[in-house]
Amino acid sequence: MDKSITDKKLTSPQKEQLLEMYKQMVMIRRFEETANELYMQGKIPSTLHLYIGQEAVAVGVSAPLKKDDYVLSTHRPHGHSLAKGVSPGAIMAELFGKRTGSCKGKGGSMHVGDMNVGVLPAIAIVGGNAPLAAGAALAFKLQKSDRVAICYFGDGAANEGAWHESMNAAAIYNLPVIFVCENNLYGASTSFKTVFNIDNIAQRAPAYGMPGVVVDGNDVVAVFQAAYDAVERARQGNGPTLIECMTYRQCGHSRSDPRTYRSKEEEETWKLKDPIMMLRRHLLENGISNETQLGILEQEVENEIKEAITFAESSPEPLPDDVYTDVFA
Ligand SMILES: Cc1ncc(C[n+]2csc(CCOP(=O)(O)OP(=O)(O)O)c2C)c(N)n1
Ligand SMILES: [Mg+2]
Repeated sequence: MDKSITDKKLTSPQKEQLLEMYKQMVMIRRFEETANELYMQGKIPSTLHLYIGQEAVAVGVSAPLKKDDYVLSTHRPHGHSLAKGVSPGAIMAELFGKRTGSCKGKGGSMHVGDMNVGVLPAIAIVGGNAPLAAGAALAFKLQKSDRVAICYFGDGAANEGAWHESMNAAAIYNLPVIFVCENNLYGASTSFKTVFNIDNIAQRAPAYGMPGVVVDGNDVVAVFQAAYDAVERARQGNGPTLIECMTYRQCGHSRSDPRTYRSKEEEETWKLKDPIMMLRRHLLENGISNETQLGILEQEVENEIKEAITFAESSPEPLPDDVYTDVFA
């Protein structure tokens, strides 16, 4: 068993919360595996950037959030959106380009979002969501609310100029924003090691005047605890935090990626640290749950995904005139 998840300190979330986290992680995994199959059958246009292997980050970060907190996502948004409460049906319909999709079928995979649950339509420009996250957090501060904004980003985004400006602005204005780095070791085919002369991206946080922490991004409880601390800090008016979650995307970058830039051994090593498998083992070995109970949760997920597909397939296509709506705010 992985040491980090057996650590006494990390067992603090209550049973119900752990089971909910387990179900959400299975939902994200199975949703994407199913979406991938549908994509291969030609039912989903455009492309898909899958989140498989990184589920613990979205679920651990979302657990301490309230409905009206904001999440600003990336080109890899399905997990972030599901974890924050966008319905599987609305996301599936969006992937299908249907009128009932979360963005009325106009955005597709890379722009999934639903303002009703605090998920801004995702931004696929690498690093492009960072200024918007800082801006949303500035609005929350001026409104004297205790809401927070989450800015998800990859290792690749941390070398974009907009990211640095946003980190600095968030620090000097003491904004309630949490920068959540999903360091999956690659920006497309570029290895993290070849474009950073530091060991961790979190090392950059003190240079801007904010705390930076590194966590095992495949350990949902570790992610949850770091997120909980950062969210509380932000709500109390103590400003931004950078959380770097060390993780791995088990699939290719997008649909057409032969993954020749990394070794099969590396992939196998990370599969042994699969976040869902780790939590499942933790729940069983510590007597928190049992096979029957987890099996019921897994079956519930399968049923919800079937409903999502039926909803997406039976939904209407957008009308030609829809092109003129939602253009200007
Ligand atoms: C500004 C910009 N440059 C390039 C791209 C093309 N692109 C899309 S995703 C990606 C890699 C991003 O890597 P990272 O930030 O580590 O996120 P990950 O894909 O690993 O989740 C690139 C280069 C883009 N969308 N935006
Ligand atoms: Mg990356």
